[in-house]
This record gives sequence, C-alpha cells and structure tokens, in this order.
Amino acid sequence: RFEGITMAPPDPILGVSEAFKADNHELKLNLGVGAYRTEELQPYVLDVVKKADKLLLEKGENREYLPIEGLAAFNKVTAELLFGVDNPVIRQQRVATVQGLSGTGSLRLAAALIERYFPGAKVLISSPTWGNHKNIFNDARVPWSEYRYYDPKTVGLDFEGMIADIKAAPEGSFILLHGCAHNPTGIDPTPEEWRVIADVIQEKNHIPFFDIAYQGFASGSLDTDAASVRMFVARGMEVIAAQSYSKNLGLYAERIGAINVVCSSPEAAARVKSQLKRIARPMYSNPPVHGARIVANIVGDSALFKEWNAEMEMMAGRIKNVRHKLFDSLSSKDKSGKDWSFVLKQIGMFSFTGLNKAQCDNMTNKWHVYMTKDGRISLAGLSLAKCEYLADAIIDSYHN
Ligand code: PLP
Ligand code: TYF
Repeated sequence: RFEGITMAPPDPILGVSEAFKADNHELKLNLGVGAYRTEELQPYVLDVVKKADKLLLEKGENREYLPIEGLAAFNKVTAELLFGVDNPVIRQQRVATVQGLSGTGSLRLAAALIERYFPGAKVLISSPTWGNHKNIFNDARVPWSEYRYYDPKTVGLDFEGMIADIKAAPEGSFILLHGCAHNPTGIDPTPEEWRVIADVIQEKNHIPFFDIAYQGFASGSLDTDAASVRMFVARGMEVIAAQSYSKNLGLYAERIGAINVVCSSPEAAARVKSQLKRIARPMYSNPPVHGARIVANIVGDSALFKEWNAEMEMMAGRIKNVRHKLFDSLSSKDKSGKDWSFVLKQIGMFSFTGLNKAQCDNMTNKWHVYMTKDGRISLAGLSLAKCEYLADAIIDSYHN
C-alpha cells in the first residue's frame, strides 16, 4: 500500500545543503541555508550559550515534562524581549505567549489558530517570502495570497504595490510581515513606510502577523529590530508575533521560539492561550526544555545578557564586513557599469542578487557556489577570504 506513494521533491533550501555535501570541489561554497558561520566557515556556538549550558549542568535540573505552554520563565522573558519590559500590554497581561518549536513551530501554531477561529480568513504573504511560509499555511489549510514586495527594477521595495495589495485584501485578513531582515530579500520598510503600512492595516481591520526570526541580528540591537512590532502594538492593535532563537542565539537545533498573541483584554489573552495549548497538545504535547532554559537564564542574568548582546553585535558586524568586501570586489572587478549598491543596502543574513534561475545554475555548476534558485545568497556563510571568488562567480553568471 505504501507502493503508491510518490517521491517528494527536495526542500528548495535544505536540499541545497545536501547537494553541497555531495560536491568534492575544493573551492565549493555553501551560501544556501541561513546559518551563521565564522570567518573560517565553521558553525558557531555562542560563548554565552556555553556558559549557560555549564550553569544548567551544575544545577542538575530534572527532565520532567514542561507544561503544554512551555517554560514559564522563558515565556515571560521572550515576550519582554519582543515588546519591551515596560510595555503596557505586558503589564496589563494582554499577551498570550506559548513556547513553540522555534519560529517554524510557532508559525504553525498561529496558522492552526487562524484556521480554527477565523475560517476562510486569508493570510497575505510577501512576494517573495521565506519558502516555508507557503508550506505552513498550506498544511494548516489556511488560504493565502501574495502582496507585492520586491521590485526587481530597483532591487528595492515595491512600496506602492505592497500598500495597494494590502488595501485590496478582504477586510480582516492576516498580513504576514517580517519584523526585520526580510528573508529572502534583505529589504525592510523604512520607519516611515512602516507607519503607512500600519495605517492601511488599521483602516482595513486587518491583523498584523509578524514573523520575527532575526531580532538583534539585523542591526545588532534587540530593541531596534523590534521597533516595527512595537509600533503596531503601541497603536493598540491586536498583533500576532512568532519568534525564533535559531539565529540570534545560534540555538537552531534546540527548536526554541514562541508565539505571542496581543489581545484587547487579559480575558481574551487567557482564552487565546488556552486554545493555543489545545492545539499544541495533540500535535506534540509539550515543547523541549533545554533551549527554553538557556534563553531564560541568559536574559534573566544581566551579565550574560550583556554578553549575548555583544556577541550578537559581533555576528551582525561580521556579516556587514562581508557585505562591504563583496560590494568592493564586485564594483572593482565588474567593468560593465552595473550598480552593485543593493548589496550594501540590504540587511540581515541574506543578499538577494537578482540572479535568475539559469544564472544560479551557472553559479553552482561552474563555480560550485551553492545557493537557492531565487538568487538569494546567505552572507552568514561567506568569509572575507572568499569574497573575491564569489564576486568572480557572480559577475560571470550575470553576464552569462
Ligand atoms: N521565519 C523566517 C523568515 C526565517 O528565515 C526562519 C529561518 O530561517 C524562520 C522563520 C524559522 O526558523 P526556525 O524554525 O529555525 O526558528
Ligand atoms: O535558510 C533559511 O531560510 C531557512 C533555514 O528547520 C532553516 O530555511 C533551516 C531549517 C529549519 C528552519 C529554517
């Protein structure tokens, strides 16, 4: 009976890493998955995480199940990190926070909540967006459509298109927004543009749904990167926000994140939380404890918290340095007069090169540079030493 099951296609992002592993060329470069690497292109465990790990080991904590909603100390600090400790919505207990299986699992919980309590409501996602968004809403049976976001002509934001599409969406739609460091484009709205986006969402009674997977990683500051979310919340809007600690604490495999639903009253928040728990229970029962303890311990200790912020700045700084070096290499090597300044304007882990599929194939087949076929490269996987080589590959592929 299993004979009838057909082969699933490889994941467009994670499949890249599999192809990379199978290549034996000495110059090969994996710019596919968004995971931070050191200048030596090795995975990086934050020192502050190692310290927190050691403390946890010394404390000898047990391995009992967490409650369905996760570790209380984690849920408290994660909401505070996102909204700000003094945010009235926290004091007024208007936020339903549930620990999720990192960003992905938290998004999936929210999708299930939408499917159950807003039947027929549509989620609007940016074009393009992180590939997994479509999978998540498809699997949760939530209808979605796209709003314009990226303008290939300017290699920037199609702000007018974005606003027009959000306006045209059926009233009460969920508008999925990347809190900072948009994946895959690296293009974020300006503060002024964010205000206009909030105006339109408010006018149309839409609900903003933030996916914030890079808080602290875009600018190096946790507060700066949460400004978009906090601006919507300050307007008194109901907001959904999915958080991830994969990138900013390098806790990828620990699967630690949270879903937050900002409600109009503490009573509504309590009801929403109860329903999120009801959704989580038959899916996975309760979340893993280790990452939650690490986050709670780091944020709850002022020395460790300071250290985390410094390491985040260091990681964000390394990516910025690589950006500059890549831009310099492209500009000095390319004689065609092409404007490469988009590399500098984009923020976060990624650069959206504008390379089309055939050009991406050239990057991989001829130059052994592994990347997703949408033209995205992860600068977090690039070293200063490899910038010149990458610039050669990009220039050759562009003019191919
Ligand atoms: N959302 C976006 C936009 C992302 O880029 C990512 C990771 O790359 C995630 C969510 C979720 O990642 P994780 O499930 O590891 O937290
Ligand atoms: O590179 C990206 O955009 C992500 C990375 O469980 C990723 O897809 C990889 C595995 C995972 C979640 C995110």
